[in-house]
Amino acid sequence: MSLELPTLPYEATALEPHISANTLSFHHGKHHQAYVNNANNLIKGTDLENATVEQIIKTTAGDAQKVGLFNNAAQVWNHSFYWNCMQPNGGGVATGAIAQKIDEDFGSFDAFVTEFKNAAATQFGSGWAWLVLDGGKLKVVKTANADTPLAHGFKALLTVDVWEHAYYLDYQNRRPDYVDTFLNHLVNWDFVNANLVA
Ligand code: MN3
Repeated sequence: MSLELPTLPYEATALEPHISANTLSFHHGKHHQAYVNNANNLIKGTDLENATVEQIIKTTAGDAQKVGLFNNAAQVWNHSFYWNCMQPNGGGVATGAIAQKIDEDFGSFDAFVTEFKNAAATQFGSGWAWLVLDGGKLKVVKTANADTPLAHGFKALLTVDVWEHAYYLDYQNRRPDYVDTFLNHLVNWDFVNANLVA
């Protein structure tokens, strides 16, 4: 059983005008698909051939001989997670249990937003900004390139992809504008809440 590209949880046009169908189609159909293909080629005929993507990530994390497989498998997982972090008419102030938890652990929703935007803006080059659970406490972290919270014992709750391919067609070099838009118009807080109790 090989890894498969998940279908997007919405139409390619669903996040317009914030993320164009052009960006979403390339990002999902070309970039995400390439990570799936690369990972499948690398596990073919090995003892990881029937492993889940989570098992592949945990098995290869930190293994210098398996950096290529780790990178591609982590990108498969990160992107599948990222699609679900967004929805049409999303974003704005957190709702549900995560809202209270954010107030408790960051002091206020605004304090969380400031920290999340800062992590996304200061990730040098390609990577991801995340809201994670670290031993029951919320934390904002950033990861470089393909690196993922799964490899560090954190539970991922929310992520924004800050690789240029995620925003360059729509925002060019204006990464902070893309992250603002993500927070104001796209975040799927129901998904974040589901992750919190999963
Ligand atoms: Mn990406």
